[in-house]
Amino acid sequence: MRAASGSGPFDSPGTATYQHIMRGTFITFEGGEGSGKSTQARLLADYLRASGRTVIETREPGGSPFAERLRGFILDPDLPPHEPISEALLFYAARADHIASVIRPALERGSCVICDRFSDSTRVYQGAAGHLEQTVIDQLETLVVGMMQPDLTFLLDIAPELGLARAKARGAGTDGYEARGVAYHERLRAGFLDLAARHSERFHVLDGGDPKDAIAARVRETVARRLGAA
Ligand code: Z5A
Repeated sequence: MRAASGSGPFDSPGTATYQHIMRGTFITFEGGEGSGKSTQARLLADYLRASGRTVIETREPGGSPFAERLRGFILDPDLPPHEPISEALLFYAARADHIASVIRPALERGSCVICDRFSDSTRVYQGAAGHLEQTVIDQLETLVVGMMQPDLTFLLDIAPELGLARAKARGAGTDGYEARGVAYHERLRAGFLDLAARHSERFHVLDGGDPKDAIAARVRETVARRLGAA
């Protein structure tokens, strides 16, 4: 991974190197199934582009050619049973390439990167609602993400019944997550809310059940207030 050099994601934010290189803005959208995060990521990207900013829209798992190949594999519902650590390593393998080839270069150029899911999804899907110890995720996070944390994360919080109904209406359901039942999705929701409470400096929680336009307006206001970027 290219970032393993002295200017890699291992740098701490207090160093001159980190502050010099990271001129862009990194915004992520998180939430459960059908919460509307992809919709809001797109609307914010459109808005920022219309106001003259250079925006890179990306997603996880995926976002780079290598990571997109892994995405197809990771989300294949017919994968044979495998260890939670194996699954986590695949997510972080994809993320390492995504950071090195897309996110980091875009931030270095001063662009705004808007990412549909990032590491918080691993903490919740593989950690809080899955089978992986948070301490294991912490180690992978240090190794792969380092200080490349988002400046701002929007959590689209939604009742699982509503999110799953939206996902179903849209024809989703081929990757197996939607089929896991409401109790599983309640654990996801609680996991995301817990994470947001523990990292309130970068999280902003929105009601995903509100109308799209109302949510989009709040997203824009928050970006302007927190980052001076709208
Ligand atoms: N995963 C993981 O386990 N670990 C990880 O580290 C990462 C991911 C990164 C794929 O993610 C899976 O990978 C995911 C977690 C796992 N689990 N699943 N499934 P994904 O992001 O590609 O897939 P997704 O979570 O299922 O996203 P989604 O179904 O595309 O949902 P969404 O992005 O939240 O919603 P949307 O596409 O914006 O909207 C869904 C529908 O609702 C659509 O028809 C919209 O027009 C409609 N919508 C949106 N907003 C509204 C409002 N406000 N009102 C009414 N209708 C709305």
